[in-house]
Amino acid sequence: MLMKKTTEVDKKKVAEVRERIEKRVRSEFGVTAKSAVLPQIYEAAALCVRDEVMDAFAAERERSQKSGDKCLIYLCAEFLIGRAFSNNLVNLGLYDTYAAALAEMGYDLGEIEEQEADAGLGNGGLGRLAACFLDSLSTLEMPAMGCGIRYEYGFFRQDIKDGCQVESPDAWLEGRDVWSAERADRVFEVKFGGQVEELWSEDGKLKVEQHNTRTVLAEAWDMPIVGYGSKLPATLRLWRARSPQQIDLARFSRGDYENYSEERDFLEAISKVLYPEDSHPRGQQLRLCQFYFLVSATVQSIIDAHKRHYGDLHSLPDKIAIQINDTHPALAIPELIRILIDEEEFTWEEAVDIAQRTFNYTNHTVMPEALEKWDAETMRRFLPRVFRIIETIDARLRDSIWQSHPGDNDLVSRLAIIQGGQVRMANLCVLMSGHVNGVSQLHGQILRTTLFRDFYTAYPERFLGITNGVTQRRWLGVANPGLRQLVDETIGEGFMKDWRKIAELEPYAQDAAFRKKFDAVKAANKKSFAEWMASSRGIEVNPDTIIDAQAKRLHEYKRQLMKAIHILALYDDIVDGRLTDFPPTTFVFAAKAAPGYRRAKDIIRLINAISTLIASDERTRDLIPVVFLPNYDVTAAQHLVAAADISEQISTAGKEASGTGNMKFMLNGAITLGTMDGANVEIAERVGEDNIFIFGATVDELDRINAEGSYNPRAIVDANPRLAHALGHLIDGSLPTSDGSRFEDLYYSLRPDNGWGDQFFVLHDFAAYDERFFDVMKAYQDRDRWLTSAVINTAKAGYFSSDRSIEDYNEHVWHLR
Ligand code: 26Q
Repeated sequence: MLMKKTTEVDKKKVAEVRERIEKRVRSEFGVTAKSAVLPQIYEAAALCVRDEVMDAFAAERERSQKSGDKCLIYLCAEFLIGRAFSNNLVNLGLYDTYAAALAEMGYDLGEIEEQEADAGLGNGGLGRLAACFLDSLSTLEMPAMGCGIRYEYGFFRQDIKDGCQVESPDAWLEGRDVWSAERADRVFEVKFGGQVEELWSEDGKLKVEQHNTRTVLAEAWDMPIVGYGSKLPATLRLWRARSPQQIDLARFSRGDYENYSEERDFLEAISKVLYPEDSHPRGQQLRLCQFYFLVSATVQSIIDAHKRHYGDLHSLPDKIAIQINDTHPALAIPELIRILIDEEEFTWEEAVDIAQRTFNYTNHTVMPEALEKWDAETMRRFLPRVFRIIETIDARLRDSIWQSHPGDNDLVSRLAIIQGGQVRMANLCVLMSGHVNGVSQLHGQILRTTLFRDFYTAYPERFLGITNGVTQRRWLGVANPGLRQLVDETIGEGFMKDWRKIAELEPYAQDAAFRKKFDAVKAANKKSFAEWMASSRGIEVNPDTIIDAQAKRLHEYKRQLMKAIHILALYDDIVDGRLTDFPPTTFVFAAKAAPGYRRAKDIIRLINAISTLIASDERTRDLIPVVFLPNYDVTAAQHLVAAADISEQISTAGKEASGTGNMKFMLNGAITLGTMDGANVEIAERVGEDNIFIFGATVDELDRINAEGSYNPRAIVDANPRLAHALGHLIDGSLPTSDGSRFEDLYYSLRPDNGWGDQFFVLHDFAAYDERFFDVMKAYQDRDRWLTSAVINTAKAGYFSSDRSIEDYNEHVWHLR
């Protein structure tokens, strides 16, 4: 499908679209377009877009289903999709047509899209990656389905009150979700608890039955994911939990509705809310139920479809590849084995073989506290049959290690699935998957040498690194229409569909006229970012300042604290008259903290206190304003990446598996100030050292320091008076807080009076960061040099397209058509 040139909008089509929207307003709401309110106009327009999607793709979807082509199931507990309206219009090539039709009706497309809820069914990187991957799979026309949970409440909304994060529920379904449709023909029973009974039949066969289980219904809601100029949309299937109980009138009239609604509440709670954290123990059992619910429904629907199309399940690995994202859906492995053995009469060996040829596992994090482990007794209680299968896998693994390494108890305990009363989900995944991958080259290497070292020794061919990517459709096409248009005008259209194409921009980095246009686009984006900040958040931003952004989840390893302390040092420099001639810079932070992660919430409180301190001093307020952008979501990210000049990617080396924000900023011409961590390493390789600012200890250096046990954060502070003074603000009462409280915990976490502190080497890397930061400021003031670098960053971003990632997965792992 060829895209229309943006300038030649077809007048006839515009009139037709306008008529259809107006008709839809009348038929849906019984009012004329003239008297309709904005949400009604949005809904009617979105329904018209949906019609175009459904209409265009019905036939091709059926063809693909019948074709016998292998299909990918992307299994993930999170899909952070954001808004779909503009994205679908861009991908259908209808953006300008709808914009013109709405304009004729007296509306701005921008204000219409503000009516759509931002579907935030994910925490951060892992969930957003899943959404980018679906966009790519669809664009590349690979048969694919994403399977997840239709959380009624997505990732919490964040407000800042008195400088602190306050959470409230995200009821994204309160408005109408026009994009998804319930599939009444796809409902499965998921069973929890009860007892397992093993019956031996006369011919010596084992029959396993489960009794006294609690059943919940899994209801499929399908959303088409429209690719760019693609004929075959991917499907996002989200499962919703429903109680199977019909209202029992007799029970109600007996007054026994309390027990009834308790049971019903428990069952329906399963898809109620996305957990915003990974460290909080409360509610863990419900989380286990969520994950099992997701995988049981998904595996049942795969088996059901496969049997309908092919009759025989032996061919499953030839027709289906299942990608497990992090360990959250790991129970899909024993669930498939369970169904094959208990319901389809496969032998253990056959079932295990099919599982190993069907599943692949992507690890997204090496942080020990994020590695999923379940209490074995909890799992036995809620999932007795699945637990027994895991026990058998574990027992066979132990046997085989014992055979190959007699007497090596340490090896057994490192590789075992169940150890010390806990079920180690990562070990289960590595053992049972065909391929195991990290999400950048460095991360892949760390998996081989550290986290899964023993598995790597046993199965070296299983391990690989596949670098993440982001979709250029949303992160350039939707987020930055100005730059997209400039790119199209300069090198011709094509980048939306072909990631290699953007490389043709590189020679234009040397072209002064082009650089000027590139600069003008960035300036316009900063202006619209400031307008959006004012209208959506009530926060003032000066678009004529440098925009320096750190936007990501709040985690100690991401080191927002280092950036905050550095701003305090700049504040001191200015107040003490050491720093003159500084280019006005707005520091934008955007981050949600897990509600139970106290230190992370304290860092948010610190950032807001610094913001107030700087704003209340006329020497600093115009030079280094600090802005905390609340409720960071996909929509906010789209506005921010287009406007940023500097991209802060400053995690402790070895901790950020890949990062994907780094790629979004780079694509939009921001320059990275970062460590040699995750995909930053590969960004540096591609843009070259002149076009990125790298600082800080490397993984090897930190490994050495850790091995020596020689790190002394106190000595670093004591030897650096400027750093000591900046840190002092945390405890000397100079930072304004609503209740007069200070930041002792943060202070002593870095610089303890005795013993071990600063786990993430904030103080260690501070001086290197400071030096590099001033290099960045100097570079920015050399406009030609800066713009040349910015253009090179955009031109080199093609590799970080999720289309390239998907091509890599397909070549090495999935082997789809
Ligand atoms: C842990 C225990 C129990 C239940 C859930 C969890 C849990 C939940 C969410 C653990 C981890 C997450 C999210 C991880 C994540 O988003 N990781 C990020 O993945 C990105 C995509 O690969 C990478 O770019 C980031 O570097 C990585 O941090």
